[in-house]
Amino acid sequence: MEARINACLLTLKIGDITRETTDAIVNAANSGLRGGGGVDGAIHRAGGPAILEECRKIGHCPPGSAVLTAGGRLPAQYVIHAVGPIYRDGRHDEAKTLESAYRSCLVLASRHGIKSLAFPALSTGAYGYPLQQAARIALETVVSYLNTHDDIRIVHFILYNRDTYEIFKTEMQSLLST
Ligand code: AR6
Repeated sequence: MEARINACLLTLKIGDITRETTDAIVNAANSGLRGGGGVDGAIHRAGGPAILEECRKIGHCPPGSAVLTAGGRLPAQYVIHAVGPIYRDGRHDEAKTLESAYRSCLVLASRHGIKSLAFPALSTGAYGYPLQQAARIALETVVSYLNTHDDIRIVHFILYNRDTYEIFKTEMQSLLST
C-alpha cells in the first residue's frame, strides 16, 4: 500500500529491512546500543562489526531518542538506531516515548540530508507494544512530520509478516480517511 503525503511517498511493505536500499534504515535498538535479537540482531549480522563498534563509541541512547551510524556492509548508507519504550501497562508514557522515537529518526534524517528512509515497527517485538496502538502512533507521527517538512521523499514501513502489514494497512486507511 502507498500514499503520497505532501512531497513524500509513504509505503507499507512486507519484508526484511536489512535488504532495503534507502539512504537509511532504522534499527529497533536498546538504550545500551549493545545489539540484541529481532531486527537489531538482523541488522548487526548483515551490516558487520563496524556498526557495533560505532555504537560502542556512542555508548548510550535513552528511550524516545535515536542516534546515527554508518551502514557498514548494508545496502543502506546509514543506520538510525532508535530506542522505543518497553511496554508495561500504557501508563508509563509509552505512547509519548514511542512517538518521540519515531520523530527523533525523522529529525536526524533531515539533519543529515537523508531523502529515503525505512522503518520497522518499533517496540512491537521484544518490547511488547500492542501492535494496533503502535501502528497508529507510528503512522500519525510520520504523516504529521511529512506534512510539515518536504525534504524526505521516500518513507517505507517494512513489516516482517502479513499480520503486522494488515494492521498497519488498516490503521493507515483509517488515518488517511479522517
Ligand atoms: N526486518 C523488519 N522487521 C523485523 C525484522 C527484520 N529483519 N526482524 C524482526 N522484525 P524487535 P523491539 C520485526 O523485537 O520490540 C532487541 O533485542 C518484529 O517482527 O526487533 O523494539 C533490541 O536489542 C517486530 O514487529 O524490536 C532491544 O533490546 C519489530 O521488528 C529490543 O529487541 C520490532 O521487534 C527492542 O525491541
